Amino acid sequence: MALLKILQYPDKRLHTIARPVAAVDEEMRRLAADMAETMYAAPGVGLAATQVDRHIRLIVIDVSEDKNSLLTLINPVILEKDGEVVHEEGCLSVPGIYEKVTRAEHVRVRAQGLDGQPFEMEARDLLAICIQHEIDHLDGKVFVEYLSRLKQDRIRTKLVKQQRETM
Ligand code: K1U
Ligand code: ZN
Repeated sequence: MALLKILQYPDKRLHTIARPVAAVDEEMRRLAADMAETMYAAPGVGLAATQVDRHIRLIVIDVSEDKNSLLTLINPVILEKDGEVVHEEGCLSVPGIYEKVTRAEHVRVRAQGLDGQPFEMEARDLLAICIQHEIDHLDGKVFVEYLSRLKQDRIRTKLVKQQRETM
C-alpha cells in the first residue's frame, strides 16, 4: 500500500468533476486501499479520490472511534435527504480550518462496493455529514464554498501563505 499526496486548497484540480467508475477491478481496489491508508495516516474520517488527484467517483469513510469500520463507496448517489444539522467541518485539503456548515441530517445513498455490487444504505449524524462532504468533493466542491466570500478569501490567503512558507 502507499500514502498518496493530498491536494491543498486553493488547487484548481479540487474543482474537477469526477467521472463515474466504469469497472471495479483490481486497480480500483488498490486505489481504494491506498486512499484508506492515506485517510487513516492524515488522520481524517473521509477522503475522496478528487483529493488525491484521481478524478473518479470513489470515496472512503471511517467515522468509528476504533477506526475499524471502513466504508468504500463507488459511484455514490444521494437518493433522499431530509432534516437539517449544523456541524463544524474540517477538510484534509484545507488544513487547520474548521467552520460550521449546514447539511441534511439524514441521507439514503446508493453506491457500489469493492465487489462492484450495488447497495443502499441510510446514514445520520457524522456519517451523513461526511458522505455529503465527500460527494461534494466528487462534484468539485470544497466545503469553504458554503462560507461567505470574505471568509473564502481569508482562507485562500492564509493557505497560499502557508504553502509558500513550506516550499
Ligand atoms: O474530506 C476530507 O477532507 C476529510 C474530512 C472529512 C470531514 C470531517 C468533518 C466533517 C465533515 C467531513 C476530515 O476527515 S477532516 C479531519 C477530521 O475531521 C478528523 C481528524 C482527526 C480525528 C478525527 C477527525
Ligand atoms: Zn474534504
